[in-house]
Amino acid sequence: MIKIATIAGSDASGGAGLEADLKTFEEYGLYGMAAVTVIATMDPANEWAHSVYALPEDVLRFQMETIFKGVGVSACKSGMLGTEYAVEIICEYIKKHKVNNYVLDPVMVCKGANEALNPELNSSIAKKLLPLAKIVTPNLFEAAQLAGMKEVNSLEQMEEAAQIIFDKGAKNVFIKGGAKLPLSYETKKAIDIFYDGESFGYIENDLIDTKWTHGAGCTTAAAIVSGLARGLSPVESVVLATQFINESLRASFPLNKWVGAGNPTDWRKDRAIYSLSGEVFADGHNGFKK
Ligand code: PXL
Repeated sequence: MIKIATIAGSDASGGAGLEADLKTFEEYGLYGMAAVTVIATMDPANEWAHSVYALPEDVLRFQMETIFKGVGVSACKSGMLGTEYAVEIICEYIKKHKVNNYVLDPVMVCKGANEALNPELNSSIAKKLLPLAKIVTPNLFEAAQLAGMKEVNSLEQMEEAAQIIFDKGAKNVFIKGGAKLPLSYETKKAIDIFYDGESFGYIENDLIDTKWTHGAGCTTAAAIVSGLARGLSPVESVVLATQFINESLRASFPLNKWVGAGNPTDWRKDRAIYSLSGEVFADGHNGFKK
């Protein structure tokens, strides 16, 4: 069994964070583990306002020890970090355990929230974690932050940001255009770019017309690291992940009036567990009778 870990926040609503990561790992047939950095809660009495509670440093360390020393992994990803010590601890464990397949999802905003979470962390994420990342997966806002650009809003600016982020040490850069990119909006294609330091890959999928996209970024990064864990190349992992999130968003659904999530199981709905259920006879057996 291939083992993989996420070091991320818990999203109590289940669509994003480590909950999304573990669901995605499962779809890739991997054994998933999680170290919780923060717990995010959302308040239905206050327009779904987010609160974030960091776990103490020693508790994060104990979880990392359980995972990296106690079990071992083929790959890991990080998501919402919340504290400077989370950045330090991840840096330390990735180096100490020589984790080659590390995907950095530089979570800086949650869907619907405009201001950056912990803006003071952005520079230490760029300085300490980017150089360790096999692939970094910013959206447009995060790409601008990591590259130190005012905005990233076009294909040309995505390429410029990718070059700057590559020069800061990430081995591969994947910038998600998504629905926020005017070009995606105009062409009805979700356009993302991939840069390995030599050439740009342009990845396009149908733009799914849904507002239920909570957790799409987490799921995409989790799918990418799962591809790496399964032995795919960086570009293969990225392309497969975009197809996976595309299928998931086609089946997206509301959780409440504020948010909704993708369905990462939808791609295999014809082989879902309930399709295995077989026949149950009227007197309650499935073939064997005493
Ligand atoms: O989608 C970004 C994100 C990541 N991680 C956690 C979150 C969110 C957004 O709500 O709660 C834990």
